[in-house]
Amino acid sequence: MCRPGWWCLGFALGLCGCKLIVMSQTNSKLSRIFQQMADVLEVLGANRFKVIAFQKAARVLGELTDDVAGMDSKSLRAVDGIGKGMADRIEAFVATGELAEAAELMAKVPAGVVMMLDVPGLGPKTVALLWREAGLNDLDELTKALDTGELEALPGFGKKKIANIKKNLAFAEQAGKRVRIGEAMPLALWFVEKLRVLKQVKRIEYAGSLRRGKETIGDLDLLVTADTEDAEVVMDAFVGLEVVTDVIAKGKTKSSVRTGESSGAAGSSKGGGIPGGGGGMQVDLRVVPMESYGAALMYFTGSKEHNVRLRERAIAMGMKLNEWGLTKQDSDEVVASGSEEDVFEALDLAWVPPELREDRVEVALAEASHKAGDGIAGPPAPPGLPTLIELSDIQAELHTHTTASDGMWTIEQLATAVADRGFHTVAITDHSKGQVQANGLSDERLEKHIIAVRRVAEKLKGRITVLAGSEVDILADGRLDYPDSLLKELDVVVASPHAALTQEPAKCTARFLKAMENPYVTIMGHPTGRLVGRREGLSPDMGALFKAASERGVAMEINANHWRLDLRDTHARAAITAGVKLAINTDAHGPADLDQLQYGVLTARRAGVTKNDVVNCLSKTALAKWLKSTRG
Ligand code: DGT
Ligand code: CA
Ligand code: CA
Ligand code: ZN
Repeated sequence: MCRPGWWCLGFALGLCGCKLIVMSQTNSKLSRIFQQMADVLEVLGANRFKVIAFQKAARVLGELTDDVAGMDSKSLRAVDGIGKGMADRIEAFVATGELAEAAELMAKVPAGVVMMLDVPGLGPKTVALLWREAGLNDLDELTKALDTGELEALPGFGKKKIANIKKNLAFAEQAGKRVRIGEAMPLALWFVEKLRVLKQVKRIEYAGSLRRGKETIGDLDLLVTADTEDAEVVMDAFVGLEVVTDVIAKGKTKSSVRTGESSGAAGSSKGGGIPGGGGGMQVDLRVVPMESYGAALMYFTGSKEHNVRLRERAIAMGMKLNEWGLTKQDSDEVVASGSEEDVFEALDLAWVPPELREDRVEVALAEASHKAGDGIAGPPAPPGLPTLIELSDIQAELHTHTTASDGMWTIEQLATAVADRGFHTVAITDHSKGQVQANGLSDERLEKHIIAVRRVAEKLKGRITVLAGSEVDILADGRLDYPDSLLKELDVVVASPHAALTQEPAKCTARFLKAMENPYVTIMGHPTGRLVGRREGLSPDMGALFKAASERGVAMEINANHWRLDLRDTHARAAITAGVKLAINTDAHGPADLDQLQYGVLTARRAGVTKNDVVNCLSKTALAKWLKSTRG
């Protein structure tokens, strides 16, 4: 599906169309330009249809897997959602690398006003008010005006709204420095693949927070083993890679670079106008000799706190641990260093999966596992390390969108794509009527949609089980967006919040508890509604939710999309502790989205989740049985 080119990571990795599809750089750049144009047009009070046309083009480009730079004029115009005007603009951009119209438009508003649009919670309408009515030209002026109280004179600017904007400004500043895992991972894999082909490189791995599967990554840490005399060649190749824009430091064993904006390319697309792309990243590379590989990989995987814990343990055992190896305290004799397993073993520990290395309970668990493995488990041994869920354990996808609402695939295309992954079941869960901007289905449309889904189910019988479902909105007061008579017809009901995402904790807790009382809800989808680094989302009383979910037999979702990862790791941990079943779903809106599953699984692994905790790991018959059991 992708065309050759260095910007296409999927191509570079030889993974196109099967494991990793990455949006082309042209597509993601244009998508961002069009979204920004839509916002600025709205700030300027332009015609609504013009605004919508740009929003739509931005979304379509964000989801398109074919690179527009390689498309001919006819196929470009055949893309659903790209009209003639947009096609002309795209062609102009592809030919010249810029869009004069965008530059002209941006010149009509101060640059600081454009930056306001990037603050979470500040939509074009609010920004228009702040600029045109309050006369604010940049973020500094906004920050000051928020403090003086002068904004309360603006229509709709209550104390609460002002407090929210303040909070979002602080949140954006703090979160803006880290990169979502869905952007960092493709970039890291790109580097690994580029360097792996060098004959001087014996082994290469990414370490740091990425290897631990954190939802956001500060910088990438790459580890290479090579002969000492070859280190320089590796460093030269590293700093010379085409995505490198700055060399921060270059040495024999350690170098650091920065990459250009968006070189990682967005790994995902998302309906509902969630923007892709992001700034560049710092990438650290260390070259170590083969014999230190295990100790170095442990050290640079971290976390820092986990490392400190292990170092203390080494000292207590009469040894020293650093990135070169585990040595005896008195003689410097190397005890272990070549592999992580050897080092853990020498510390009387079972190997700890990287996702658990956060200095929570993993070292105690690894000690217990090690004892049990030795057959000298002294009674009463605490439970050891869990057998963490693997990507390959997942066999069903229970949250997807089709062209009926805001997805890119037809029911059949989607179901076939899921079947191609070897899954036994897929649920089609388009948006409900309250999601007007996502083309949510009215009651009548849902009735027809169910029939269409059943027809595809019949056609694909034997290949995959296709279930009729809905992602039904949990309205602000906890009611669901469809009547029970309709929900009853569905096999899977994912109930999720999409609006009223700034409710007080007590209010949204009551809202969710009420939603869960509905006997037809099977899964609670992305329960906080947060967007990583962009929107804080709701903070319901998770304990109360988990208690209700466990009593009712409702599963709580880990939405695998890297923008969401909702439940997050700590919530998922609390959920399984409370006996709640989890669902890990991609919420796929387009072809690239099924690949997001890996991030949901990493989040689950960080929470110590096993395959027994996750309904998507059930066999076909067990899943069908579970779905029935959650009813009523
Ligand atoms: P990040 O980049 O902020 O997402 O988080 P990390 O964990 O990747 O942190 P980073 O890149 O600063 O360092 C990579 C690993 O190197 C870190 O997880 C543990 C190790 N490390 C770095 N600095 C120290 C240190 O001062 N002490 C110890 N024990 N380990 C360190
Ligand atoms: Ca790092
Ligand atoms: Ca680092
Ligand atoms: Zn959704």
